Amino acid sequence: MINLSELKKFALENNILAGVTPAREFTELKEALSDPVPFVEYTREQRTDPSLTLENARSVVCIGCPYPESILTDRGISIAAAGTDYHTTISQMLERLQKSLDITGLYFTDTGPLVDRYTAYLCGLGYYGKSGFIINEKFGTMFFIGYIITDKAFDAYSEPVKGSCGDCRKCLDACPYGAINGGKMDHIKCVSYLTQIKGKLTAEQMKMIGGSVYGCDICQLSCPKNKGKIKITFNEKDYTHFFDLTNKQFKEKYGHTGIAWRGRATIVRNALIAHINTGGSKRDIERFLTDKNEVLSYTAKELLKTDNSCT
Ligand code: B12
Repeated sequence: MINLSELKKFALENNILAGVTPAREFTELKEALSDPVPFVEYTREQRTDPSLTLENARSVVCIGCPYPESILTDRGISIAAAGTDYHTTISQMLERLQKSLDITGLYFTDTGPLVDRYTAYLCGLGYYGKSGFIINEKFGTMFFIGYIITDKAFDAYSEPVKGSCGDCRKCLDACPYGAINGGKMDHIKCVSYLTQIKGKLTAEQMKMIGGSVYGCDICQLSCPKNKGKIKITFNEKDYTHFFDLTNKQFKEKYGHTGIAWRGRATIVRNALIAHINTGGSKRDIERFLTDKNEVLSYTAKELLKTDNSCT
């Protein structure tokens, strides 16, 4: 039996959020889950039943780790993807927590079976915002979520936090394509999604990407709950510095960050698009017409057809 107060003490000492909920079948989530969810390959059953991942599951412990207080990011790279990949830092924190409180079981962040935000909600880390984010009074939306499915029981369990965005709809209004609508997400309209899919984009998708190279911060930056929480500096280097990266250089420079999993070609594709969308010179991308990567040569060809003011 583990004491909830020990978990809370660990959270306080490490400046993170933490809570725990009994492992049960989350039947109430089954119907609400849209299907399929992009990038997620688990079944609806696996996503709503921790015992399908850990047979003798008794509790799910969830943590929320804030973004660093100060973030320096390249132009076009979302703040959530800047610096060391959160999959690494959250996993390290979960391992420490497991050792420190002897929480046996399996840990995950982002790529695990359960719905991270719903787990965080049940564990009392915050309430669902209109943006779909879990909002916490201390960290706003700016924290990553990880959890442990454990066979250990706790002496007490957390309660969901009551809270709401009230009349505020700043994130809904800020999203340029109306991707978020009161907690529901239409990912086809989400700029973050468009920067993450691989392959050839349509002319319309290219326009929608705007100046983004990976991810999008618009909804988070518009949220009043995030005001003054972190200091963000955008490195104003233009997008051309992505163009000449070889695979090896890409791995050296970005291998430890959250954009690495998408690979160089997708990032260069997005940088070409962002360059033209923000008025960059077409001459800079002409050499990609003969690139051996078919997606890059196609993207350059399509972009050279477009009408941008600065040629
Ligand atoms: C796929 C995915 C995406 C897709 C979105 C697809 C989608 N339809 O959700 C794309 C690529 C677009 C995306 C973008 C981003 N993502 Co993402 N993503 C995920 C992932 C892997 C799965 C999400 C999922 O299962 N969605 C399915 C929906 C149905 O679940 P849901 O989000 O909980 O939605 C429920 C709510 O809407 C709920 N609901 C609404 N109101 C209420 C109220 C109550 C009371 C209740 C009970 C429920 C409820 O009903 C829905 C059904 O359950 C998760 C990690 C994970 N494994 O869970 C990260 C995750 C959600 N992403 C995250 C982040 C950081 C981002 C980006 C900021 C990245 C970026 N910088 O660009 C953007 C933000 C976009 C946004 N506004 O949400 C974080 C969010 C952290 C947080 N504090 O909330 C997560 C949790 C990763 C992590 N471990 O930290 N993502």
